[in-house]
Amino acid sequence: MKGALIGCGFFAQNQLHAWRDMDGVEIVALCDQNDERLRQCADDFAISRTYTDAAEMFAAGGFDFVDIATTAPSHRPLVTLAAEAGVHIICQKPFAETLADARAMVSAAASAGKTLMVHENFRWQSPIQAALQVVASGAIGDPFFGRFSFRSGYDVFSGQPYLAEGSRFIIEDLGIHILDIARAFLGDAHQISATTRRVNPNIKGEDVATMLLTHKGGATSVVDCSYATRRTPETFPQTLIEIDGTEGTLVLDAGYRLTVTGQISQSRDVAPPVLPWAQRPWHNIQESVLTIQQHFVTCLANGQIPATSGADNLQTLALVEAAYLSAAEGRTVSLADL
Ligand code: NAD
Ligand code: 89Y
Repeated sequence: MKGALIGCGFFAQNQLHAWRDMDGVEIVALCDQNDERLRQCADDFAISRTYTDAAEMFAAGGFDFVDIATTAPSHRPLVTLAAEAGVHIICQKPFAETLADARAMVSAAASAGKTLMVHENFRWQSPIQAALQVVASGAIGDPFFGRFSFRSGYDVFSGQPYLAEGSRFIIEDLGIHILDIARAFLGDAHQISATTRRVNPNIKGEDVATMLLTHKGGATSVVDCSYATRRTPETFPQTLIEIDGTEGTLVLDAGYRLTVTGQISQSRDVAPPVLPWAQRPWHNIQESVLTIQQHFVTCLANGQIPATSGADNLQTLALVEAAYLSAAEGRTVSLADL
């Protein structure tokens, strides 16, 4: 399979490393509006076809899928171009700036008969997958409560300076992953209430968010996120989890320890591997990039819909929008009203 990648920035390096590690896939073309970044990436990954204009790259063709690794403002125009060009699509999170844009993108890919997957990789982290398997096995019975917690003081702004500049920050950038994890464990939610706060005076958006979700299956969850939390140990980028079920409890603790208390109790290390091109503490996220890209290729080969398809991601994006609305208006928001 041949692919093209758009957006040769901070995170795309991980995607390009992961593509290089995979059998049967080759990235044959690169695109970035920034010529310097484009050249550097082309040299680092030995990719000869380069473009500063995505429309030109699509017109030249010669690839089966496109991996869009740009920030959100360019997602709708690029996904639309890709659908018109008739290629399969991976698009980074946040999928879109508005729900209306996201719905239009899902519809464009569907009309073209092409697969659209959102690069929503956190649920693909191996510690999260290990915890999901425990719940799916029935070992803790029917889950009725979940806590999904991401609290850190790690400096994400040096690598991603745009995160300090937007009026929205933690829910849109990071909370989106944690809300998606809550959905992966407990199913879709129909209500959310949220509070937000900015602690760091050097950024524009909120860096603390506390959210309460009611899931359609009856479970309740708390999703709490902070980039203003100085703690020991510093757990970036770990999502800490507790799931209480009718037959037992699962806890994913700091340091990637998974403890199950139930009819059979066990505690084990589920730390992710450090891939040859990865660096701590990012290795957890970096491994999930490889896993989600493998999932995309497997789905294409087998004619399956990716777990984090564009259509699926509408539910995660709706939670993000509803959380901001709830925090702004001080009320519980029903997703059906969006
Ligand atoms: P970045 O700003 O470092 O890189 C984006 C690149 O896209 C830039 O080089 C820019 O020139 C290029 N670009 C923008 N619009 C373009 C267009 N229309 N055509 C061609 N090139 C264009 O951003 P980043 O930090 O790499 O983040 C990219 C996306 O990845 C963001 O949406 C971010 O939220 C996401 N991200 C995801 C994860 C994850 O774990 N899934 C982690 C970090 C970042
Ligand atoms: O952009 C974010 C993401 O998706 O994962 C972590 C991050 O890089 C900083 O919050």
